[in-house]
Amino acid sequence: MDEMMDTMTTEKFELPEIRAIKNLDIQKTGKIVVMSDCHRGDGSGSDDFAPNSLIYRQALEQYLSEGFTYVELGDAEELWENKTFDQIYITHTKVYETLHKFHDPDPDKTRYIKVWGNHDLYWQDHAKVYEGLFPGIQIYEAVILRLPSMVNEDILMIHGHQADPICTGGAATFSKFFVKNLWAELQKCGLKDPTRAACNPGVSDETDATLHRWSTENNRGFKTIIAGHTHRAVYENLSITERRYLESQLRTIGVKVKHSPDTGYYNTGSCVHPQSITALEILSSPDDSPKFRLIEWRYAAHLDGSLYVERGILAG
Ligand SMILES: [Mn+2]
Repeated sequence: MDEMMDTMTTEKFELPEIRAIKNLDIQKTGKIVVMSDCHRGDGSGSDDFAPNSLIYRQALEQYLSEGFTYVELGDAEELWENKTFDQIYITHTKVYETLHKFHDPDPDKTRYIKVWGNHDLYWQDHAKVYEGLFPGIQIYEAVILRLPSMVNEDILMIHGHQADPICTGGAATFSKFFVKNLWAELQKCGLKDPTRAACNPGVSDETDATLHRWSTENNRGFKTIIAGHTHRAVYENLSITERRYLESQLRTIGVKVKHSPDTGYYNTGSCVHPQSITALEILSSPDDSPKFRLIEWRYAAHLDGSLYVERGILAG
């Protein structure tokens, strides 16, 4: 009976199989910035990324000049709503020109690392299409950050749909059909996507909880998981609203109350927040665990009314 319980427990928390993995040595790589969920589209009303394009490019230019490696953690392209990548490339050519500055055909030298998500799962079997712009690029399901001096302290980066009940099994087929065939039209009429975890706090909570559990109960040496997908930024297992609640005791009914931070789980948020994007910076030091910082890049205004893009620290 005990043995049976053991098997059940292991099965329940088993990490899914991961196909294409990029291994990074954190000391060699140096500074890393992780962003996800751009959902770059065709520039129409259904393209949630378009209004943030300038903020995103400004953030990337700064990370480029400061020597960061950029990890794009899935759902960079909205390939459920758009039939071909060409439509997206034509709309966001400047973004791809900026990304190109991080790219090197040598996988050991490149500073542009691309991971697929559920909305751009297409890249899993069609990396050749992307290679037209980025010769030699490889696209992965996960990145593992290793600390050479430490055992069982690895950091796993995945998009996160692997932990979302809506994105696995039969429901996934339905939501993909729905988004591909009906959604873009409805969205042009101003509707918000109900299949995104971000629009459903319950699903976000469940996805966050699964990812956190994977980080604490795995036998593959992972100590921390970084994901995207929910569009809700998390720092040390607390969302921004949860962190605010702990500081101010102010919250809406929907905000779940967790009391203590936990370094097992972080979420990058998205690049489709209203006029802002979020990013997770990882800074390594020679003999210590890396430091994480959750950042928001957003528009701000000078007193004379002129706009600029600023980098704000949300946590860390
Ligand atoms: Mn996603």
